[in-house]
Amino acid sequence: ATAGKVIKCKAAVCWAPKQPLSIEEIEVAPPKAHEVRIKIVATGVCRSDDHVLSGAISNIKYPLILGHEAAGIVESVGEGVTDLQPGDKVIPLFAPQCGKCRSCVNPDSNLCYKIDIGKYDGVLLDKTTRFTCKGKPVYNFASTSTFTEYTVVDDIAVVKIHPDAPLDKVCLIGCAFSTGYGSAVNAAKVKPGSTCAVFGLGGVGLSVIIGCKVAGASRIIGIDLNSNKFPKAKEFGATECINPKDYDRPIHEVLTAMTDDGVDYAFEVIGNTGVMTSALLSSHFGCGKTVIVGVAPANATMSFDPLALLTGRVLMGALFGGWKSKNDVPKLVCDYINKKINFDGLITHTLPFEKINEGFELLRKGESIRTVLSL
Ligand code: PAD
Ligand code: ZN
Ligand code: ZN
Repeated sequence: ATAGKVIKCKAAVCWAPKQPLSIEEIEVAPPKAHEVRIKIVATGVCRSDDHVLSGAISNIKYPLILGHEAAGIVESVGEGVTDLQPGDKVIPLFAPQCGKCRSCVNPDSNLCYKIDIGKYDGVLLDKTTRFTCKGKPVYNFASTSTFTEYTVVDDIAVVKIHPDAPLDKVCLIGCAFSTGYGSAVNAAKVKPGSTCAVFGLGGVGLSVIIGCKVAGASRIIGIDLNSNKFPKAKEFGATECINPKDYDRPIHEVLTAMTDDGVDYAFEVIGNTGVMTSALLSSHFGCGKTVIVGVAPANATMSFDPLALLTGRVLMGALFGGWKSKNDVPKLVCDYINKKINFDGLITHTLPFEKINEGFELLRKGESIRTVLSL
């Protein structure tokens, strides 16, 4: 009944950084060719959204609709969309997969040229957006924009999932879980019996721990400034947890002393360039591998003695856990349904969509891992 028509609905609009999101009535235009309009059912609150609200991601256009970790149901599709139809359960993909660009055809890369993260153009592939509010165009975020009852995305940025999938849980496959888990199993390729260090025990860091455990790591050391994060980290598989505040020497010295000269794998899951260097120096000089997962503020730089790499360490990064989103997200959903993977414990809070600002407060205060908003 709504197909082909403009939908008026509620959305959390970000008019400017450093202020609460504002719940507004917006208009969502119908999908054009190769676009899909989705009714969002559940969406998680991720630190990457908060990086925009805090101003850390500053090269972005306002007003915009944030949110990128979600699950929903297709409302209607534009011309030429062949792999989706109304009623399908879907997950929007902040890391799209066009299937044609140099990265998409390379089996070792998942960074499709059509990704908006980093560029932050805030528009669909046709260079416009389907959102308006109070007569003004509203920009997209990360090809997805899920803090709204309805969104429109390009068909390369959404994938159909199993009809039995519980949307209030698998929304985390849209970001936190897949990013962390894949950073361990795809990007680092953690080996059985190895020692891992995970810096930052939020939703993404805990998902790295899940991946390290599944990969058979024998020691998993969690590091966080907030010791309240430790019990949950241990539930997910951390064998020990340390707080840098409890030591008067650099944390990489503590870790190298604990681990016979350094860990096999280190993960930075905070977005702090100083911690990225600590992670690198915590890894073994001859064979350590460090994966950057956290998103650093705009224009931040890392500096370290290149001897750290010359001796044999490897430094790399991974977006969305290295997964090729269209191919791999439906498989991860099936693994969840078949109980091969579980991440329910990441969801510490559920709130109605209208309480979205409370969800961000819980994250900032360090009280939540993931808050899932229901629409
Ligand atoms: P979060 O805020 O829930 O977790 C971060 C954790 O780090 C918190 O528990 C903090 O207490 C802790 N912390 C902060 N500073 C320090 C420090 N100096 N030393 C030790 N611990 C510290 O965030 P999240 O898990 O939602 O996201 C983590 C990062 O990952 C963030 O930068 C986010 O933008 C990024 C991210 N990256 C991708 C990707 O594709 N690479 C996807 C999703 C999120
Ligand atoms: Zn995210
Ligand atoms: Zn591509």
